[in-house]
Parts: sequence; structure tokens; C-alpha cells
Amino acid sequence: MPSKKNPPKESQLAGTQTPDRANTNAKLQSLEVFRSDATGQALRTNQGVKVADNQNSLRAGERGPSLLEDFIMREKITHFDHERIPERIVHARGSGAHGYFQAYKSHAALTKAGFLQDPEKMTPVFVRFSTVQGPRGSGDTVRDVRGFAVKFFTEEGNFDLVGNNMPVFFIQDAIKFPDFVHAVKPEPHNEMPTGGSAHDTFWDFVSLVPESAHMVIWTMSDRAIPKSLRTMQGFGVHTFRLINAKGKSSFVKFHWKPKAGVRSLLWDEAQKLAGKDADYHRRDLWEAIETGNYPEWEFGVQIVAEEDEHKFDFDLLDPTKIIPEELVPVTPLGKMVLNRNPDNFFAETEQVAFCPGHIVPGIDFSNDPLLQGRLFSYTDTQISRLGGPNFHEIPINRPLAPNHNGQRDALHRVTLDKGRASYEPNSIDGGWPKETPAAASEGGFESYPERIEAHKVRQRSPSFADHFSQARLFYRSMSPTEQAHIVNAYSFELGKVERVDIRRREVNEILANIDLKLAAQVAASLGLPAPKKGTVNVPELPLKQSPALSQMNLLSEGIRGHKVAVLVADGVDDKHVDAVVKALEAESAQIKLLGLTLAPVQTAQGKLLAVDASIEGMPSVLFDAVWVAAGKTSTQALLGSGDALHFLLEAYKHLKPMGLASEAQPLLDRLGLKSDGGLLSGDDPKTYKAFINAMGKHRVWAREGAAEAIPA
Ligand code: HDE
Repeated sequence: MPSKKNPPKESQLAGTQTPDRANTNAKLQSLEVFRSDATGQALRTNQGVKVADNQNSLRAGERGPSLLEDFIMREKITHFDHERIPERIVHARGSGAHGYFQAYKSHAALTKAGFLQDPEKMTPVFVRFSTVQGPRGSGDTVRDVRGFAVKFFTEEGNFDLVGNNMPVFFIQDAIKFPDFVHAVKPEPHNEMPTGGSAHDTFWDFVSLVPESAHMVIWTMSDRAIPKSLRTMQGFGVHTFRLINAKGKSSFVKFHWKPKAGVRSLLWDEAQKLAGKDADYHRRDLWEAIETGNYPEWEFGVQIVAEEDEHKFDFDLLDPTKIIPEELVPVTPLGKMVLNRNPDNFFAETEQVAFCPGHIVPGIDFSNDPLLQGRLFSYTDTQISRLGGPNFHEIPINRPLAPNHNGQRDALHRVTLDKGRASYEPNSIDGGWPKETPAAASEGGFESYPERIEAHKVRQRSPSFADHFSQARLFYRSMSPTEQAHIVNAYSFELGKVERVDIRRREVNEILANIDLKLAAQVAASLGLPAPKKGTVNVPELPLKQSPALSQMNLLSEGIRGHKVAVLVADGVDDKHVDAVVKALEAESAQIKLLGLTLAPVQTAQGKLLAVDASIEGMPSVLFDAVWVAAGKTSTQALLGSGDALHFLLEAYKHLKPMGLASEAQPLLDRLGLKSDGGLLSGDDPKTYKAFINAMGKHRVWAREGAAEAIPA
């Protein structure tokens, strides 16, 4: 099993390594002069005084009162009293990792951005994934949008691509963001619910704001309950511009495609995980990196030539619309690999400050009114969250590029600016720092000189008016299984809404405009009449389905990093365990041996076999698949354990591939489970292969009907 002690060889990490990786990491870390290591160091106060006693405060006599003069205790407690900073107003719960970006080739024809010119160049990145609604300590597996924010430390300055795992957004104009967030956040009177949108204020708002329909159906889909952070797509959402050295601009949409495929949890699994392991996603990312199974994404763009801006049946500036990949395929630009965990969660993941306004020459904004508002909001929020305008000096935010200018002072200034002239132009300091011309060879930033001739108005363009056709496209592009999950999600969420008029409005005025069958199914589960027709005319799109939207089409090749539980007990056949583990390890799966307790298992051959965890300690929801090893006695032992039986039944209900040695058949008989395409028994390599193939399909969807019939 790959573990921290026994990581896979670099050569086994298909596609993730280049010889320079270690150098890049070393170079990056040497630039991070603030990374502090206390190994071998004396304990000192913040003023550098060595501390002799860190156990007892200073007092007048052993049993006497504490003394105010105890500067050591006062310094320690004062610092502690102020350890917390305000959490992010949205995206408070997050997990971060370091890595690098590497272009596949030069993309000079598209952009002059330096990090996209040279396939040899490795640009350090820091990524923060997040949920949106819940506070810092909320569960990872709630139904929610996930943030996907990437900071590229390029040689020309920091580029932040602050995206989500869904390609659209709830609103079209930034001025509505506080309304939306107030509606989705826990309700103000009782601070409930934590981490979810299944409550009145959210559904009140979205049922009144039809432009949210497309994004809401994404959040009711399996995309909102990702299996892991490394199995999520990422999207820049807005249209941006890329500009080449000749000044030619193209519109682009940014995409991240996970090498591990796009996979999701089942709703029941997600809910259980929120209790069994609230850090499920954070732990998965951490462990994947620690064991050398580095998460990887392909970075790509959909490119629309400037002159084609108006050739679509939607507006490129409308962030509630996608460009279907069938119309404009994604051009791959490079890859991102996450290969280093943070040393300090607070200093890195909590203090990292993203801003969509952090761009570099060769990239520019579009006029999307949501993006335009974001350009203001992020820096503004950091000022209160990170305590002033010097947050760019916090180590995790510092660009690797130099950043000299005339900005001075303010709270927590760290840089010790030399010289007398903090203004420009100056003659006293030789005129430095000076402007750089915008020519590509020089590198000064220049905005794209878009011609604008317009009235100053508060108006939305009529080209933003269609709110339903793409929501419909999304629904109709889903497989029947995915559609059923969407129906269930709306039913669950609206079922939690107390006010019937809100439920009715969502069904009649939103869902009926997306798809009448969807509306009828949700209505049935809410005990409402099915709407007969929609309330608006929805334009029929020439594109009826977009296969690129269905997760069924987005699985990875192979099962690298999939987690398999192998159940063992006293009397297990250790040759069989070896054979199964070898077969799975050859596919780079991550295996855990689970016993009835943490005690080593006595094998049929008389050996002691160490287990990784107990069946009770690592429930089936933590795994992608389960195998039951051979052994007559061990099977009897498992038959006698309620935990083991529950583990198997739950794995079955969650449509997980299951493999059992022939001798373990009595377990299936006892549970009344019938073999299917993903429930296999046998002891030969052919069975292992079939098991691995079933894992490659993620779940045994054909089992869904049979599984539903089994009590939870
Ligand atoms: Fe954000 N958003 N947002 N957002 N957003 C924040 O900035 C905001 C939007 C996104 O891991 C805040 O530093 C406005 C879209 C991510 O640190 C805040 C609008 C998308 C993160 C803010 C939006 C995002 C944030 C809170 C509407 C996907 C977490 C803390 C105009 C493209 C970044 C902070 C991290 C965080 C404002 C809409 C993604 C308040 C005003 C659309 C991934 O500034």
C-alpha cells in the first residue's frame, strides 16, 4: 500500500513529474524566507528572551496571587486572545495545497502571458478549494458550490483565477450578491442551517429571481456533492480576454479538467460523511499529496474570436450561461499538479487572499457585470479580514516578482522601504521605481483598448433575458440516473422549506419553465399539483443535448487513487490478501485492511497480519469499493459482526463495486444480496480484473433499483 513511509516511485506517477520538480519546490521554498522551523531552537519570547519555565506563571509564593509583572505570561495570553481573524464572509471553509503549472507548449499566438510561453517553465501555484455557505468549521460534504481558486506566482506578477466547480453563477449583476448571500447563509434569527441551502430564505430568493435557475439546477445536481476535491472540474465562469504580443484579443472561458475524472458522492453518503468525517475532502486532498498521488488538472480555454462575440444565442458577458463544449471545444493549455501540503494552515490556507483583479500582461477582463463587481469586492474584503491594505506582504500572498512602488505605511507594514522618494516622478532617488512600456518585450501592463460608446445607465442588456433554455439543456443532457438525483435534490431541499407558497412558486414558476416532467416529479414529492405549462416562452436551442455536461462521460481512465477496503478477520487466507492487494496496487489504488478490531489478524497460515483500521473506525462511506478476503473462519467471524454486515450492506446500497472471495459467499447469502455487474465473487485474476473494471465505472448504476429496496 502506498503510504507516507512508502511513497510510490517518481516514475510511477504517470504524467505528473518532470525532473525539475524538486528544484522548483526548493527554489520556491528558498524564496519563502518566513517559513520558520523551530527544530533545535530554544523557546523564546517574541522579544527573543529565552524562557526558563513555560509551565508556571510568576506568583507571590507557591500558593499566592499571580503577579502582573509576569511579562512572559502576559505576552503569551495577549497573543492567544487575538489568534482568530474574521473568517471569509463566503467560502470560509477551505483546504489548500501548493503545486506547479506547466504549459504543454508555447501559446504565444493566443497570449503574451509569460507563464504560457515556455513548456520548460514551471510556475508555482497555491490552490484553495472551498464550500460557500458554511463557516470555517462546517462539514466538507454538504450540498454546495465549491470554490476553486488558483494563485499563479508568475514571473510577471500574481495571476489569480478565482473560480468555482460549476461554470455559471446565481446572478447576473454584482449588485445582487449581498442579497443572494444573505438569502443562502444560515437564517439570521436562529443561525440555521449550517452549510446548506435547504431553507426558506434561499428558496424564497431563487424562486423570485429566475436568472438563478440555471445555477440552481447545477447545485441540485451531483456536481454539488463532489466525491473529492481532486475529482472536480473548475471553471473561471466569466468570459475573460487573452491578448497576444500583437495586441490581438480573444474571448476565453477558463476550464480545469481533473485527471482523476469527475465523480460525486451519493446524497445519503454525503450526509453520513458530514458526521462520520466532517473533514472528508480536506483529509482526502492531504493524504493524496502525502502519499505521492498528486492531484492533477488540465488547464484549458474555450476560445471565441473577437469578431464572433455576437454569434451565440446567449451573451458572452452573461455569467449564467455556458458556451457548450459542443459549440466551442476546450483547447488544452497545460497542466497543474498539486504536490505539497501547506506547513501551516492559518498562515497559508487561511491568510491567502485571492482577487479576480490580480491579472498579468496578456490577460484582461470582459465587461461581465458580475466580474466587474468582483474586481472591487475581493481587495475590499481583505482589508477587514486581514487587517489593512498590506495583506500582499503576508508570505503566502507575496508575488515572486519584485513589487516596488510608492505605497507606504499602513497597518502591519513589513517591508522596510529605503530611500526618500515615495512618489513618482522623482529626481531624488534617481526617478526609481520607473514605469515600464507596455510593449510585449518590456512587460508593462496595458488594458485592452476596447472601444466603448454608450449611455451611462442602470439597465440589463436584453441579451441577458433568457433564463431557462440552458437550465433545460443541462437537465436534458443528464443521464436518467443524474436526472433522478436532481429530482430528489429539489424534493429534499424544498421539502425542508416551511412556506408552501415558496415551494409552489419554485415548482410553477421555475421548474415548469425548465422541464415539465421535472416539475411534475418534484411536485408529486411535495404533494403539489403538477404544473400544466410554464410561465414564460423558453427559446428552443438548436443544441438539444450537451454530452460534455454529464458526469457519466467524464470518468477517468483507470482507478488511480480510488480507495478500497479489504475486510479481514482471524483465519483469513493471507495468500489471497496478498494477491488482491497486489492486483489493486498495480492499478495505483489505495488499500486499507480493515479488521474487526485494531489487533493484528491471525491468518490461516499462522502469520500475524497488521490492519490499518477497524471496520467500525472506517465506515464504508469512506471507500470507493470493498473486497472481502478468503477464509472460512474469517467469514464466520465477519458473519458474527453487525459492523461488518452493516459495512457490506451500506456499500451495496451506495452502489459500490464489491468483490468477495468464494469462501465469503455466506455473507452475501445472509444479507440476501445478488451478484450483479459490480458485485463479484471469485478467487482468480479474472475476478480481480472484473472488480477493477467495475471500479473504473465508479458505481454500479444498474443496481440502483435493487439497492433502493433495501432499508437504510
Ligand atoms: Fe466570490 N467572493 N464573489 N465568487 N469567491 C469571495 O473574497 C464576490 C463569485 C469565489 O479561497 C470573497 O476573499 C462577489 C463568483 C471563490 O479565498 C468576497 C461576487 C465566483 C472565493 C467575494 C462573487 C466566486 C470567493 C470572500 C459577485 C466564481 C474564495 C472572501 C459579484 C467565479 C476564495 C474573499 C478563497 C470569495 C465576493 C461571485 C468565487 C466577499 C461580490 C461568480 C472561489 O470578496
